[in-house]
Amino acid sequence: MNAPRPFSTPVTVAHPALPSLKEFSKGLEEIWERAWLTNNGPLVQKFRRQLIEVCKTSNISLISNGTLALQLALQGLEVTGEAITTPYTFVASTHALFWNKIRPVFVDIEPHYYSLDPEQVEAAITPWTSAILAVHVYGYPCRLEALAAIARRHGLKLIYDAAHAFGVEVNGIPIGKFGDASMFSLHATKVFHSIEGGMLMSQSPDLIRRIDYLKNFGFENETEVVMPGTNAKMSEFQALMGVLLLRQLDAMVEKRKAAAEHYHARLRTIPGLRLPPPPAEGVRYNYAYVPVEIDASKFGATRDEVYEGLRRFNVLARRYFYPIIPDLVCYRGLFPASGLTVARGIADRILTLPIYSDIEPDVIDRICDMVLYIQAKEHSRSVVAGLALPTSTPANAVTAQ
Ligand code: T4K
Repeated sequence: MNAPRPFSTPVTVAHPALPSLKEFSKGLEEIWERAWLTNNGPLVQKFRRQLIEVCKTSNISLISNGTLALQLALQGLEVTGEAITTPYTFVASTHALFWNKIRPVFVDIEPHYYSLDPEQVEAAITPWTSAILAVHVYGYPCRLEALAAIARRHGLKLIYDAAHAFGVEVNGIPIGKFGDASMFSLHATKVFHSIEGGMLMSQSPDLIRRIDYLKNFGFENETEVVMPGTNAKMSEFQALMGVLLLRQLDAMVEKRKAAAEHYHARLRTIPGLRLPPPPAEGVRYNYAYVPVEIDASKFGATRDEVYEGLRRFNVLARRYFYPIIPDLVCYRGLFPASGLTVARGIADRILTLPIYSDIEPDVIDRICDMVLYIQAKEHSRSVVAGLALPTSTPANAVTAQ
């Protein structure tokens, strides 16, 4: 089998969507003329109005980034003591707890869509628990009803890190309408973005009012500061990007859907590879990521061999989310981390493949060919070393161009 031709420039896991430079430049000129750059400027207000339409609620607050938005949600909801949370996420979810002096209590996840296992959540509640911080990992909705029932039964706040889930809906309801508050990241690597940016959504107008104070130092007016806030305001430049890209949201999601389905068609049936099933009925998904679990005993190559192999072809897939949070240097040994077997297993097998709205089908085909080439190569190496696994299936490998 011929080695696939490496990409001449890196194919990265994410690639920011961009509006036309002409439109962006025109927006910049208008900002220049106004000389109004931040502090709830006209573009931030316009962006908010547009988001109110898309998100079907006026209870939203725009923040400078998702991490600060989550920190503010925890502040605004006065979460203290312990919060039950997931070990399988991006570091920012736990950092937001830590910065608020809230103790994270990690419980295991469910294996299908990688979110908190509600049964484990209920078992971990103590007299100090005041909240559940769940994450819609890769944009797949958590077990919303089960988590809501637990929160209700025990009087806990339910906060969703919806960093990956912009545009996701469940039975026509935007995902941000579940729980006490949801945080969306509008970072450049996301399905929809404002360069950096974050958004909080809640069912409670009171909470949003509080967040609006908190993100602006707590100012009521020039001389009155009503709470000790911070600075987490969105700038006009961020809002300009958001305003221009929001128009393209549906088209971008459609293109991502086609890309994700292309990967699925190529990889779904390969023994040793697991791609999550299509989202449940009623879920409008946003195709934020393409996670693939690699079971080395069946595939014949380990996740890290595929990760490294792809790098040699200039494909920068990522191991989102490895290692799990309590195993990171900054948290290791600080919190109990036994029994997180599902999360640890997935973190050891996971690889997220490049996806963005303008990824070409040909690029996806080449990446899939590379994965299969790496598999075949690792299999031959095992045969030579006398380690061949009977279940490995290099016969799946296609002849790469
Ligand atoms: N909660 C969860 C569950 C999250 O996933 C995140 C962020 C947050 C909270 C916090 O939200 P923010 O505060 O970020 O709004 C990236 C993103 O920076 C981060 O936003 C995201 N999650 C995380 C999953 O991915 P890194 O450290 O992996 O980014 P980086 O710089 O390695 O970029 C990834 C790839 O994207 C690069 O290989 C190249 C490409 N890229 C990146 C940037 C910034 C571009 O092509 N252009 C760009 O401008 O965290």
